[in-house]
Amino acid sequence: MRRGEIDGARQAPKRAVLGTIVEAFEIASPVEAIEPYGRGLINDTFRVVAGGTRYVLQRINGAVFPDPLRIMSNIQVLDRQARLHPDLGFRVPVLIATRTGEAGLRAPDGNVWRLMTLIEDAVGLPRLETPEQAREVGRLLGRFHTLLQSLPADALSVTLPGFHDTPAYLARFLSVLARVEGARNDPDVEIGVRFALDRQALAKRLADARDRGEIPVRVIHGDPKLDNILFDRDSGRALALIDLDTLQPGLILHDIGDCLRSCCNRSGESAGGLNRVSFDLAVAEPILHAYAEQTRAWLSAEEIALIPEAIRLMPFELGLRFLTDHLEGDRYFKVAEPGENLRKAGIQFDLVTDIEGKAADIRALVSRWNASEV
Ligand code: GN1
Ligand code: MG
Repeated sequence: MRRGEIDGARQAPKRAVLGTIVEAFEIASPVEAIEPYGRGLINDTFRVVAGGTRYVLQRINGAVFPDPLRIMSNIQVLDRQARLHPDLGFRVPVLIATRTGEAGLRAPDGNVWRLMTLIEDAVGLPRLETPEQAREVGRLLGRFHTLLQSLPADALSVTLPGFHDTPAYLARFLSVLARVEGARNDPDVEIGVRFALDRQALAKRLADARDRGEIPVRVIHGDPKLDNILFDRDSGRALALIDLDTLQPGLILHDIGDCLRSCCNRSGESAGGLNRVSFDLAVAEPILHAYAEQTRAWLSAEEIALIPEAIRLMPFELGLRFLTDHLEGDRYFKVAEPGENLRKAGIQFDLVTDIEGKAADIRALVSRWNASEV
């Protein structure tokens, strides 16, 4: 893909254009408000109020997702599955069809837009503050996986080929590093590069276990970071996992590792200043405990045994992706300023270092999986 294509796609559409797009969907009128929403790094998201109802409008990044309509059909599979299991109390945003009955709108410039209902009375949390909130996260992820594990992995389309393919991310990093002249002259880049080169062997651990048939491909969320978890405004119960773009076949361990890398790093993905990046074991324990309660009946011993590896792998993978994107000129992840991807790579790598120092504690947490206290 060429640079200009992505930059063009990144320009914020004008209000009038947004209004026309919204009106192509089956919604009540009049459209009362459209405003930017959330802090996703890939798609553009807006909150829409129309006829007193609130919706989420998104432009799916066509430079990332090769066939955005596959995302919508996967969401419909999830929705059907959630309706079959109301006992799991899982809320799924409802896709609103266009006035011509399509699941999404292909605009004249080629971008695909979709409109969903906003999950009402639900809030996101900037960080987990209590063990109860952490338990809710584990319970939700466990229920989500339980809901989906009865589906064959190929019941879902691949929306993002190569997603969480850590060996491929490493290969790309190495080729970009070789291609970008003078990349290593920046001392901050050099620190990240050395860190990544020292840990190349880590990249293939889970992929190897999968290729040897030790762990199965199942249906996963792909991006269960804290920002994508909604809690009931009143009861505090976790209600929904949103951002379903990467709902597709994958490894459960990718989801577990990704959720923990996000939730247990309480200073966040962009922490600045004097905050020391740390993996908070007091958050990890209730998440894993609650997750184990939900998944005990079907999660395999091989998957459980690899959880500590996954916890170390996912921040490494994300750090590698941020660093590669920095070297490539910030083409994939949105940045507010140059250098942001490099800084965020450093934060993920610091998290890996902290996790490495806590490896024995993390193993001890996981080894209690089948014991009565978990
Ligand atoms: C991206 O879509 P968004 O902004 O929620 C990324 C995830 C990363 C995350 C880090 C499709 O998520 O893999 O973990 O940023 N999604 C994609 O915040 O690449
Ligand atoms: Mg996402």
